[in-house]
Amino acid sequence: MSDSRQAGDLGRIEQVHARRVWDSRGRPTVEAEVTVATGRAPGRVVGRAIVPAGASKGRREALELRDGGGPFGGLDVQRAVGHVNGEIARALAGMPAGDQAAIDARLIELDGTPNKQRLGANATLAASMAAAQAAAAAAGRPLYEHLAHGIGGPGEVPRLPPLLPLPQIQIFGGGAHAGRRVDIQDFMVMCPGAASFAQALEWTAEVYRHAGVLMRERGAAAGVADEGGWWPAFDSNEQALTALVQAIERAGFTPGEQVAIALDIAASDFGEHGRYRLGLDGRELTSDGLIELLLRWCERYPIASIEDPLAEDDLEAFARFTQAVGARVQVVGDDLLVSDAALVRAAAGRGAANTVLLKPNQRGTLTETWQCWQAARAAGYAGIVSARSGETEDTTIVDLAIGWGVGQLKVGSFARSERMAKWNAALRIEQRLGAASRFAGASVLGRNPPAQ
Ligand code: 2PG
Ligand code: MG
Repeated sequence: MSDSRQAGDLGRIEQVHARRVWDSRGRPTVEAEVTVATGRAPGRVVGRAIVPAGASKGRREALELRDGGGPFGGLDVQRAVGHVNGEIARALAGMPAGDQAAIDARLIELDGTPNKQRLGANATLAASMAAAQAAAAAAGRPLYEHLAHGIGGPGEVPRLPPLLPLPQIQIFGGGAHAGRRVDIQDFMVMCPGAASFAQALEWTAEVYRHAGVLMRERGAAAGVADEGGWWPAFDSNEQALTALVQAIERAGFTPGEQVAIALDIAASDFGEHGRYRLGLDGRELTSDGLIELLLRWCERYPIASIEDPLAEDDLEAFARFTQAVGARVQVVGDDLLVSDAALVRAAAGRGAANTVLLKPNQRGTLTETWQCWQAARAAGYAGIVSARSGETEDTTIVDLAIGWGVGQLKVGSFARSERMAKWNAALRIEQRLGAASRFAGASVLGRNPPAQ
């Protein structure tokens, strides 16, 4: 079956409609619905998607359009909603629902700026994801299955077998997600020893529970940060690492083997121009000072993955850090790479990072996110599909992770339903696949040089 026949077979976009809804921080965000006329029973299907919002954003991310002014702290999205209901709805009407590449190309062309400055990436991504949801509904398939050819269709990309991701799950929040109570943003666990996605969740549930008990024993209130991780009541950044190892042990697991640590340093949030200020530790470090500190942590603690160890403007130091630990620790670029194919190629050329974080709203369309993943694979990088700190019940990214076989998924902690909706969605897919399900396990972790 040719691309065009398959795309045409799914029907045509009849209507695109957006509304303002609310995210997990109680802030406005954009929801879009795409209606497709299928030309056969039941006649019409609707796909829906909601966009998330970050707090610790990379400077080169696509623009999230906010209204400014008085209401909701200037964060309203009526202009972005208006763009979907006006220009975008008109531009997409009549397009073949199955041709995601053409739909996204139209959105990019319509916006006409390098960073979605005109329409807003929140407007374009809502339409892009809702169109994919509608196409999957028209095909009568789950989204991960519909996306199994990536974006481009049969003939361009061989069908990818679905892959259940190794999850990165936050235990303690920090940084911009916890009022800067500690400097490091995410203290997470991964379960390289788990045999299935379901088992990785079971193990994490025990670690999360024990971490909560530990915090109460230390006299800390059992509150949570933005992504559901325990509120970080620690006297130093390193104390959070000690507590995490303790929680893993109390839960009955071998640190490093069964359950390992993953960190998002989010260094752009506390450093630039090669100076880093660790407020909690009362220290200011140079790039090399920070590298030294992180290398020491890698020796002392069972750390398997580190994201944004250096700031987004510190590429050379990022490369030095990757050279030093990249063979045994996954080094992830988030703010550094902002899900951008060209930035991945440039970083790979310098040997900075060995893994890319993929956040569709950093670019504003599914096609550009897919292109970034393709560039990453070509460079020998691993990938992690990631949610944002401001999330909703939308689970589209789970299907991207599984359908595109990315191998890893990071959606925050093991609490709060905007997080659990995603873990639970993946669980359902694992069960539905049954014997056909494959779990990524530890083999997908980024390594530099890449494992052959
Ligand atoms: C990150 C994300 C998710 P934010 O830095 O990786 O944890 O945070 O959405 O605030 O950018
Ligand atoms: Mg990050």
